[in-house]
Amino acid sequence: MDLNIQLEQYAQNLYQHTLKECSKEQVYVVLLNYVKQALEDKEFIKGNKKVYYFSAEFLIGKLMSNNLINLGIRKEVREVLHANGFDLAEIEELENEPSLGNGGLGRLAACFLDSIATLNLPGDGIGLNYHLGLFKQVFKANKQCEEPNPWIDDHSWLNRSFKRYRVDYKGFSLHSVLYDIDILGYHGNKNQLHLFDIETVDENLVHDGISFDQSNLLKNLTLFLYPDDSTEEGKKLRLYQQYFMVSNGAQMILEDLKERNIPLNELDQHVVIQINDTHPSLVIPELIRLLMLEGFTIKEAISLVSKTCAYTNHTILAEALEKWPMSYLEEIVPQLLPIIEALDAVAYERSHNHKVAIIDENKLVHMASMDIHFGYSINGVAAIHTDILKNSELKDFYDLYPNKFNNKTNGITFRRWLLSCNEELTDFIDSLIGEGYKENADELKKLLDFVNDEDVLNRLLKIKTDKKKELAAYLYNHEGVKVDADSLFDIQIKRLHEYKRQQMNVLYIIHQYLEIKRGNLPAYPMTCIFGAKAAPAYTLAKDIIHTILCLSQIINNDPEVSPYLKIVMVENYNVTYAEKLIPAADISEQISLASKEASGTGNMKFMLNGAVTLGTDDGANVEIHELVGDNNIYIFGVDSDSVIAHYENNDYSPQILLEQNPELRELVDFIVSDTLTSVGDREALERLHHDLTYKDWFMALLDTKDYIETKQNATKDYKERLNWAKKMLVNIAKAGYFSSDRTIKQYNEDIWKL
Ligand code: GPV
Repeated sequence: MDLNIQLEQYAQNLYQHTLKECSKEQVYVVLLNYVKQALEDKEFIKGNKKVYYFSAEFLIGKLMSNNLINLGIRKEVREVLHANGFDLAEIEELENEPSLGNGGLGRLAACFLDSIATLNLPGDGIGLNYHLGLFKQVFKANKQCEEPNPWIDDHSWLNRSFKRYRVDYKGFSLHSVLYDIDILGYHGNKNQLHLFDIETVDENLVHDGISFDQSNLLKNLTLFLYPDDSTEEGKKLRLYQQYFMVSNGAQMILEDLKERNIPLNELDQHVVIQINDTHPSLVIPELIRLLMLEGFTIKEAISLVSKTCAYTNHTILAEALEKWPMSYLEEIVPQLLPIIEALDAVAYERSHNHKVAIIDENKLVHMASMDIHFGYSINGVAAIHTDILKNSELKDFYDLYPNKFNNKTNGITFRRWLLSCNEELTDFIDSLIGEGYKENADELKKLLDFVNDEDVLNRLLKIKTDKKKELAAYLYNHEGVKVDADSLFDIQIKRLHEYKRQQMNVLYIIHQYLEIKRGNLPAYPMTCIFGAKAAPAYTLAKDIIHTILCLSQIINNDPEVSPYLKIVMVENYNVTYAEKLIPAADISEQISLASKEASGTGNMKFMLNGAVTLGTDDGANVEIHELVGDNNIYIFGVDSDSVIAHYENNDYSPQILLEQNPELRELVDFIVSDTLTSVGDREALERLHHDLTYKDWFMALLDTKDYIETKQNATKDYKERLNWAKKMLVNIAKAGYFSSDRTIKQYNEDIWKL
């Protein structure tokens, strides 16, 4: 039936209005109901074997635009709405963004669900339905404050399921409820994201920002993602959450097999569980426990589960590899302890090596060790990352199980990160090489035919400028800052972490500020944009945000400087913001300390949208570098082998660097200058200054000089507009490799075998 008529019917049934009479909010609900019905009418992807992607985070972003694209009706819907006086973009804006993730790990899970469905593979996500999400970031007095981020309302994509399970903790049980979100493949059928919850969560428990009584599990279990774990109670709450996720997921999987009359001893032939980092690792002992309840011996259960579970590692940072005290497990899930002890014994029998123990001498349970011993695959997320796992971080495990280790370089879904967020560029690419690249991303290479075509290069520049103008307008409305769309947009958006080195970017900005003050004007005016949330208990990360906000206040208000340099730190950076920022970027900042960024995925999104990378040879930057070649990327900094050697020899000293390098000292000292302390909190600024001077654990000062020089070179090159456009074109053309469709194909061929 005609789309217009159908939407009119929904408007009539819901509001007794014609479409034209509806408010924007009502039009959103009309569209939501229409699309939800269209999803309901789609078939589930079926198959003999199915993957379950277990993840603490699913950073799915708003879903309307993507569902319209995957249904193949976005343009048609836009026209119908337009004919009735509405702008689809404005309607899409009204959707709340689900706040179910923190950063790359959660966004990767979301891209993977999209690609699994698009490739017509049976695969569901398993996670939790956090009511207040991560947190909403607001800036007050140049500082990050945290507020609850409620995202669930009467009009969401969540579908209530009838499935319920009982999860036992020591002394009590919780009954779950389940919400499902349909995940539609591009022009295809659907899978689901299953989000478990309890019915009794009380959002009113929260006061003063995001503090709440952490003891009352019935009321708080699924309030927040990553509740503050600086206290013991908070740590335990995270354990309660993890067990809730995996026990529900495991029960659902076994129930599904029974319903399909599949004997449980064939588990591994019908199910793969992909464990997304260590948060879901307890699924291993839990599944073993459930199988034993079904009559399997522990040996049989271990063997089955070991053929079913596969683990993905996303970091080499030791503090992110989870270890749980046995005492917590005893207190919360004592039923798992004998199983974990048995697993530890098996691990020792196999290895005779305490370095790969599951339970260490301090009675800590190492989740990653359990995953590696009792999963059949372990993968890193970029080539260099997997190499570091094999050769240093997890060397003892690699020696024991060389065949389990494999690399799966991350990817991104082009549906969201090109088709949805950059329609102008999408349409232009369509006009040059057709639409085949939408199913087969490698075809983007055909764009290389146009690398000397001035018309094409000029069109590319024009599209970029248009996206920058759009962003400038948005920034003016939302951040109250006027930026010049003709300046170079340099963007660093990612979680705030010392290893990602936003603080090094700060030193660059200070350098530029001082230079401009001395009358040395830059080759090109630049707008430096940041977006980042800091973990609420991560003091130094918050200090870095504070410094950026203070700098922006000083610089943007200085008429001598602001024509050449502007600083914007956007508030509450999230997926929706990324979709506006990335298409408008000229330079993509990927400046982590070599060896520390497992992959990065923002780097891929920028590249696909024609930004040029300024980065270290780290994570997937290495593969980007190889693909585009030296001329189309700006690489600087010490390489990962040297960094690893510095840590091993313990020979890095920022103090020595500062003594030898007065220019560097001037930049660092500016953090505690009168200029900055006049607008900032002295204590916070001094803390950062002190850290950089005496510790600098992630060696920002080691690369600062090279970083500044390389960025100056990029700025000079940027002036040669056509030459720069060639770099843009090559980046887009070579981005096909980073489609998550490619990544998922590899997961399926090497690990899942669906
Ligand atoms: I571990 N990552 C994340 O976002 N959260 C985490 O808790 C952990 C890892 C990220 C890595 O930092 C990125 O380099 C990587 O691209 C991403 O996971 C997806 O693999």
